[in-house]
Order: sequence, then C-alpha cells, then structure tokens
Amino acid sequence: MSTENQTTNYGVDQIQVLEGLEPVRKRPGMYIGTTGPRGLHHLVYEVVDNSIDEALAGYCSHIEIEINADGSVSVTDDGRGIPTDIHPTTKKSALETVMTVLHAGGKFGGGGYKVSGGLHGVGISVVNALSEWVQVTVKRQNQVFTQRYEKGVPVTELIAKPDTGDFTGTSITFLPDEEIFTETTEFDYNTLSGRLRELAYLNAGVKITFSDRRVTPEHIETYCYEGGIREYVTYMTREKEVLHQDIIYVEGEKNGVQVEVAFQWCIDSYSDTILGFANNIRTVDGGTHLDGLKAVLTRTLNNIARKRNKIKENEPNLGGENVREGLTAVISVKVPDPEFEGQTKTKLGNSEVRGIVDSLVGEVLNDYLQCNPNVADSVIDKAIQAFKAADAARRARELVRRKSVLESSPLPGKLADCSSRDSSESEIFLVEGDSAGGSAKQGRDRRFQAILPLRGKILNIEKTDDAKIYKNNEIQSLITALGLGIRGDEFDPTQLRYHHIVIMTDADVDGAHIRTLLLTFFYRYQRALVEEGYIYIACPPLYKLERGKNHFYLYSERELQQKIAEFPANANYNIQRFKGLGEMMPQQLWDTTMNPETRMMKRVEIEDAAQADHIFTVLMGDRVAPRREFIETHGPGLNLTQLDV
Ligand code: 0RA
Repeated sequence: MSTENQTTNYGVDQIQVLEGLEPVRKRPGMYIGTTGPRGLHHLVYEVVDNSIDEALAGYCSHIEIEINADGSVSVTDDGRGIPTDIHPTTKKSALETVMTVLHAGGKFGGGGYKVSGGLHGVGISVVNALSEWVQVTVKRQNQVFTQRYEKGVPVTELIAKPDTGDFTGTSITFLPDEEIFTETTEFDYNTLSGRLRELAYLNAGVKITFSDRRVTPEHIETYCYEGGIREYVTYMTREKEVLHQDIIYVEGEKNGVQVEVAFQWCIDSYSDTILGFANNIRTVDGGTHLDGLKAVLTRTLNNIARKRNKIKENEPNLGGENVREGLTAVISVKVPDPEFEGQTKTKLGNSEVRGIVDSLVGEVLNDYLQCNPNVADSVIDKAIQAFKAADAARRARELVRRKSVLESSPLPGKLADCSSRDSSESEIFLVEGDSAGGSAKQGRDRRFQAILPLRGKILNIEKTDDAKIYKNNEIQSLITALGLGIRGDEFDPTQLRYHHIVIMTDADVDGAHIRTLLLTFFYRYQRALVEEGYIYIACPPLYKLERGKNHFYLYSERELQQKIAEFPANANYNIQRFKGLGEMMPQQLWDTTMNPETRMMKRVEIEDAAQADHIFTVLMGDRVAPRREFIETHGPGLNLTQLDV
C-alpha cells in the first residue's frame, strides 16, 4: 500500500513536470526556432545568456564554456549561484523551478530587467526539456548543491554538501537529446566561438573562456575586451586604412533605454558594415536603432558640410548611403521591453528607440566634429566623392539599360537559359570557364536549370568603384541574367529570375578564388541576395571510388579514407580524383552535383558579417601582407568555411 502510494505520488510529480515541459519536446521549433544546427547552438546561447545577465547585474566576471569530450557542454560562472531555497507552496527549490517551469527564470531576476535572451527568451527549462540529461552544480552559502535531470525530469533530489564557501557560482552541463536534434548534435567550434567573442565585445570587461575538449590538444581561447564595442570596431577595421584615428564613441541612457555606439570611417572601402544589436541579440534585419543612427549621421554631416561650405546653397544634400560609405559601426541598445519583428524576429520594433538614438548620438557627433574639423573634412570629402561616383554609376547603369532595350535579346549570349519562367523553381549555375560550362549544359535539366559560364578572374572588387564594376562584361552578364537592378536601387525579389543562384567552381585554388570573387560581389553589391538565402555553393565530389560493380562519390579526403576503411583489408579498388568539373561526364555532374534529388549543396549564410567582411578585405584588398599571412594560415585551398557556407 505504502509502496503504491509512493509510486503514485512520484508519478503525479513526474506528470506535472512532464506536462510543464511536454509542449517543448512536442514542438521544439516553437521555442528554439529549429531543431537543425542553429537550434542546437541556441541551447548554449540560452544557458550563457543567464550568466551574462548575472554579469550585467554586477555579480559575475568570468564565464567558462566547455565542449566536453562526450559532446556535452558545460557553462560555468562565478556569480551568486542560482537560489536553492525551497518555495513554501510548490515545495520545490527555486533551482528546480527554474529548470522545470517554462519562463520561470524571470521571477528570480531580482530588480532590473533581463537583458539577454530577448529573441526566444525561453529560459533554461527549454534546454532541460531538450537534453538527454542535465547536471547542475550551484555553490552558495557554504554549500555545494547538485541535481540531475533527464529529458526535463529531475532524477535526483537536490543534494547539498558542505563547501569551503571560497567560491560561489553556477555550473550547468547538458547533452542535447538525439531524439530531438535528429540532424546533428555536434557543436561547431567556429559557430560558438564567433558568438562568444561577440558577447565579450558587447559586454565590456566580462571574461569568457571557451574550450573544446573533443580534440587533442584541447583548444582554449579567452575573450575579454575592456573597450567593449570600441574594440569590436578596431577589430573589424584592423586590415583597413582608417580615415581618422579615434573611434567615435557614444554611451548614454534615456527613459530606461541604454545606447552604445562606436564607429569609424575607412578610406579604401566602398561599402558600409553596420552591426546592430538589441539586448545582445544581433538584429540582422535592422530596426529603429539603426534607423535612428542612419538618420542622425546623414543630418549631422549635411549640417556640418553646409556650415563648412563644402556643399553650396544651391546643391543637393548628400544621401545617407554616401555618408555611410566606408563606415564601420556597432550599435548596441538595451531596451526594457523589446519588440522583435519580422519572420525571424531579428528587427527591433520599439519606435521610441529611434529618437533616443538620434538625440544621444547627434549631440556627441556634433561636438566631436566641431572639435575635430580635420576629421569632419575628410569624412565629408569622402561622402562627396561617393556622391559623385554614385552619379557616374547611375549613368553607367542607364547605359546598360539602354543597351539592353536596344538589343533584341536583353539576356547575355552566353547564358543557356532554362525554359521555366517560374523563378521559385528556377536555378542558375555560375560556372567557371567554357569547358565546365559545356559539361554543365549537357548534364542539366534544361526545364528549370540555366547555365552561365563566366570567364577568368572576373574582377577585383575591393579595389574598384561602382562605375567600373558595372562596365565589366562579366558583371553585366551576371546582373542581366539574374534580372537585377544595381546597388542603390531597392532590391526587388520579384525581378530575380532564379531563386537558386549556385556557384559551381572547381575544387582547386582558381576555383576558390573565383568563388571568393563572386561572393565578394554578392556580399558588397547584392547583399540582400545573401541575406535572403538565394546564394548556394555546389559541392562536386572530389573522388570516385570503384570496387567491383559498386562505385561511390566522396566529397573529402576524410570521407574517402572512411569508405576505404569499410572495405576488407585485401579488397581491390580504384580511386579517381576529379581535378575539375570539366573532367566529369555530364551524367556524372548531373548525378553528383546538379540533380536536386541526390546533390549536396550549401546555402551561403552571413552569420557573422564582421568575419565575412574581414575575409573579403584580406583576400581582395590592396594590402598584400595580411593577405599573404591569411593564405599561409588557412592554406591556399581556402574553402570559405569561415563564412559558414
Ligand atoms: C537570481 C537571483 C540570484 C542569482 C541568480 C538569479 C542567478 C541565475 C543564474 C543562471 C546562471 N547563472 C546564474 N547566476 C545567478 C541570487 C540571489 C541572491 O543570492 O541573493
């Protein structure tokens, strides 16, 4: 009887917990966006965000993130420790409540607002629900507390043992559940290190240590930036030639909204890089903080340009994009009740932020430029040059348009177009040279696949300016084939003729170079295509392995070795290495690289615009030394994995 009672009680308890977190396991996408790699990494960010909050509250200075040998992740901080006292009505510890009740975290916030986690802001309980197991250790009040959970359910009591009391803090270790993350449960070092470094920049002075214990020797990195986002800008402009030495920095607060902006203009750059953050979340789609910043930059510089007689009375104002040419900026705002808009919730919607950023930045920027007239002059001169170049580009563009209107076929002659006129099913393969172009034309499904062969090293984009780029034949073919307008014009996806733009180059150094050139072009001049996920990279196999009647296509040296290892030791086999796409039979190219049913293709993402911009600058820029150093470190076969393709 008593046994039965106990079982029943335990059951009820368990059911309550399950009911609480069951929706999370049933519809994980609702809580973490996806169960793909992005959602998997989000688990780490969710746990780290709690430690960041503890740091922002002033109680924690060091956060350690470890990928353990078994693939689990530990996040350890030296904060006050999650409270462990028992709640009188629930009879559960605060710790267990935070771990098992959705959105319980906020209740223990203790004054002030939670800054991080605004994007999903789901709390540790979601991580708990989606983990095979979680092990929590809390040190506080001269005790060390531990508790273990499996799939969201506590499997031990909260165990307390005496402790020296020399340290306080929280350590959470979790192993993502393979039943949930069916695609992969493997954490990517670069993805995590990128975000952790970013968090260190955004939260000045917080020390973040990141180690990977899956490899020998272990990787360990520490990020700590006393200068915060100022150092972030320094990092992003480190390979560029700056127009002025100081980084202009604004910090202020108004109506509970904290604003921090750092920026600097560079000489040898024709585009801008502005990173926006709200509550530590990268606002890829912009929002009111960026609107405010752009507005105040344009207005202030035009005012000063007129005061200094750089723009005459009868002349028009400089445009915002002229003023921003060469600008690198980071803006980070902290908003008590953030509204995130858009499909991916990465656009800040709070309208009050626009004016707050505008007025805080306006005051500082005005003073700074008044006190530093040389800086004011060089920024204005550069903007005026940009204005004139844009004018020239406009004329070049009209030339392109007129030409295409006059010529009977507006599409480039080299384009082997597809027959479909439905962009959403159409694909264009950008291939290197005529021989690969030939194989691709024969191998394709002409119903929905178009081929555009591009010759040679298209253009060195970093070194040239708009007007020249648009006079280049290869670029003109590309733009007309895609059906696109030109930078400055609004990107209009209804004009895009293909929703899959696939870069298909050889797996050698030249192929990598052409791919980088094309990505540079898209990144700088058609960035919306990258941001909206239209750009892909084809992955042709490197090897064909034949054994008896069977054959296998393999995409890396590692895959090849793995496959060979599966053969009996005395097996006879033959390896063919493809040096270029031209060496493949059209049918092989179709089977391995072009057939949507069987191919492998990577979508190009810009998770980290700063990193991408850096790679492009180093590889394409005028300065040779950093480029050589980069290639020496990363090898000539650089495959842009840094771009997260
Ligand atoms: C609320 C109150 C207190 C600590 C925390 C939250 C806390 C939560 C997390 C999550 C990860 N690391 C954390 N560190 C601290 C402490 C209240 C007190 O001690 O008076």
